[in-house]
Amino acid sequence: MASLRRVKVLLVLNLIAVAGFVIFLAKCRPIAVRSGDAFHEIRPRAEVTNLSAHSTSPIQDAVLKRLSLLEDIVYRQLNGLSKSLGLIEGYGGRGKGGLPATLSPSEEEKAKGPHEKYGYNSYLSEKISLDRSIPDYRPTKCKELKYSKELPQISIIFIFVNEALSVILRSVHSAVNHTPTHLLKEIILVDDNSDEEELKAPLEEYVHKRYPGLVKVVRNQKREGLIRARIEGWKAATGQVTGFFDAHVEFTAGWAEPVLSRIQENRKRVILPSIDNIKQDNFEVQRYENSAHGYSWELWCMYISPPKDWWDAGDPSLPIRTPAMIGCSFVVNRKFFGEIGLLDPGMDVYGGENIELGIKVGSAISLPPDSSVSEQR
Ligand SMILES: [Mn+2]
Repeated sequence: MASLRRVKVLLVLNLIAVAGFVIFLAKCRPIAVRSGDAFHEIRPRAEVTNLSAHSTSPIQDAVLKRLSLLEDIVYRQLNGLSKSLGLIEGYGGRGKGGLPATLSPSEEEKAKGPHEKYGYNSYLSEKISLDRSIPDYRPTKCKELKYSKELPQISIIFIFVNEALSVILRSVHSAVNHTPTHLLKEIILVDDNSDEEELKAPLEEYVHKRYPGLVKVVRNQKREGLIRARIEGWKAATGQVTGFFDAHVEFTAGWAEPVLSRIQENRKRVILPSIDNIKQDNFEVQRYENSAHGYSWELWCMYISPPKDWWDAGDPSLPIRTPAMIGCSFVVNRKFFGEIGLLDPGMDVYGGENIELGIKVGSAISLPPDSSVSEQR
């Protein structure tokens, strides 16, 4: 009798298990995890929101939204979109705080080829977090200044050709991490017809999933050079202000507010954020002295000492007037940039824009001032 009962119990348990399995197959889509793109199977956020539309209770709605948020956080923590690209997120790790990053002797071997190809240690870059912290080298007074919350929004434009994916993505992460959300209209990535496969679908899928709706990717159908690439980025921009940067930069906290506030005061100003150096061999952040940009007799851009009146004022937080404008990092009112004819599209390589912008802006700003504050998009 006892054994018969045991058989019955086992039979019932088996039936329950089979029924459970059938229900599971019918109701749940099995998750096909392929290494490298596991994130393709994650349910998009929109679907979760639709679910909540069927529920009647606002509490349920809130709980579902909260769960979706938590799911996102957990997913990023455990799998990380960046992990599928072999990259790292988070503030710590190698190179944190802008300190020199190092490789083990065996890694050094692997790093040699890519270093020659890119002109910087791209293998090491992959080992440094996309979100690493860097030092805040601003003069103390700059950190104390307060800015209006009502500043114009910026479109940040990065141009690149065959740049290392990790370096481009660190530029993007850094821009998002250090620009106040309400001031960042969008990030535009202009690919000047790169050959590298990782800069095509992998780059685009990553930025669209990591920063939904924030990043636009513009692809040049043929190699145009950096000047025309910047112009393509400008055409795609919708922010009141446009910022042009090389795609191998990192931003510091508080970089945007003084820049945007100077442009809000006078829309004819072109602002060059103060630049430090990221060393190409170990990604150490090296402080550069406050300087203006000048040029040699060969019209080659060079750092020069700020003018005497800046030194006389004795306030390192004051802006520095500069005769030349370095092209790899400048911010300008979008419409005003159009009014002065953008950059000369006849330029194929870099160097000339430093002088061209300086001359154009110098003559434009000497025109009668107009109403910058009242300008609306
Ligand atoms: Mn550069």
